[in-house]
Amino acid sequence: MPLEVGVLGYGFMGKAHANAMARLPMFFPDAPAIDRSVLIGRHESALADAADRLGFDSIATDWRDVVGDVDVFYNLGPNHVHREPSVTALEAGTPVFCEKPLAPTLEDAEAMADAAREAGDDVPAGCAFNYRFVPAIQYAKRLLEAGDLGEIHHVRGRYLQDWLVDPEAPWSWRNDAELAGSGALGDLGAHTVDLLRFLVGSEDLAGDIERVSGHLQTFVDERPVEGTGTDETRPVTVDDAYSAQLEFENGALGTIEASRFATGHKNDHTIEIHGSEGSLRFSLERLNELEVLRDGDRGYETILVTDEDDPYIDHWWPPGHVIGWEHLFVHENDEFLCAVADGSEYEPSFADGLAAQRVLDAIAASDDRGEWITLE
Ligand code: SOE
Repeated sequence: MPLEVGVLGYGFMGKAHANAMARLPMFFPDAPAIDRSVLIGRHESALADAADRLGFDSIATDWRDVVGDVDVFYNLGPNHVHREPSVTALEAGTPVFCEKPLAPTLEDAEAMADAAREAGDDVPAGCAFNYRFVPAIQYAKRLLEAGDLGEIHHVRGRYLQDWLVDPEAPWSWRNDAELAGSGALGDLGAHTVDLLRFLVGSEDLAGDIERVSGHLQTFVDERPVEGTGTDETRPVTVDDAYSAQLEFENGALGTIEASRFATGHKNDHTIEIHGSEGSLRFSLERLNELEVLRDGDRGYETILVTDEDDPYIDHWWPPGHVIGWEHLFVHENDEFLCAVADGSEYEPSFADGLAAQRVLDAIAASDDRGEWITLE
């Protein structure tokens, strides 16, 4: 029997995951069969249109009617609706895949991670950090774990966007502390922190992030409300940009930042790592490539990570044919749904989402207090 999937949310992420679900049987024939059973949202007519477009069998306007009845629940709603539906689903024994950041607040993230722990290892609870599923990122992880970069000294991550640099860009839930938790910090910084944990977080490499010093900035304090026909504005109560210094367990230094005001940069996420034996660089805008420099080299070598033995590539096209942003969602959906079918653990889990949230929370606390914060 196909797994019945219920999905809350039909915006950007709803589209990305529905597309991935549709691609799975074509390109990942071993993935469990699924039915896109129910699409959940508040506004019935927009919801019905979206269900039609995205290939769902039915709609529901209350998640409470769905989360205990389906085999899998996807929570792709805004951050402030991550906690309650996810916890209720897990309490009913339904596996959950939740978009990042795991929650708007540390308290919510803790409650969600507790619910996941109580549901048990055979009920996967995944946090949708899609950038772990870039073949070049997984290739980088293999190099790091094989010790090719040696002892890790420096880690750098920047996530730059510019969609708010226009002061007339409309207000949205992403600008509100109650609804989103934070701004660039949670929305973009969560990805960077998760990738750094994934790549160098093991004990043999840099280990955990131990201390942080953060700075948050809001450049535009209020924004127009779209569609009212008036000049109504709403306050912006989150950061437009953040930067932070990190210290890892092994003494490595991290520098990370994100902005929604980086003029000309649309979705520019870069990671750089320097070890005693070499360095590497990754840029999301060139996601099929990894730049690697080994000790003694006089420059970076660009490796095209599109060989048939590179992660996931054999599912797509012949070697050398590049893949794109949407493919990452197919990879993570395959891994998550296989975990659901097997009743096995999935990573990144809610525990990973919570670990990232602790770092984000410490960065915000550091900005508030004007001092370094040590993580527990
Ligand atoms: C924000 O602009 C956003 O859509 C994030 O929410 C996503 O996580 C990121 O992948 C792209 O940018």
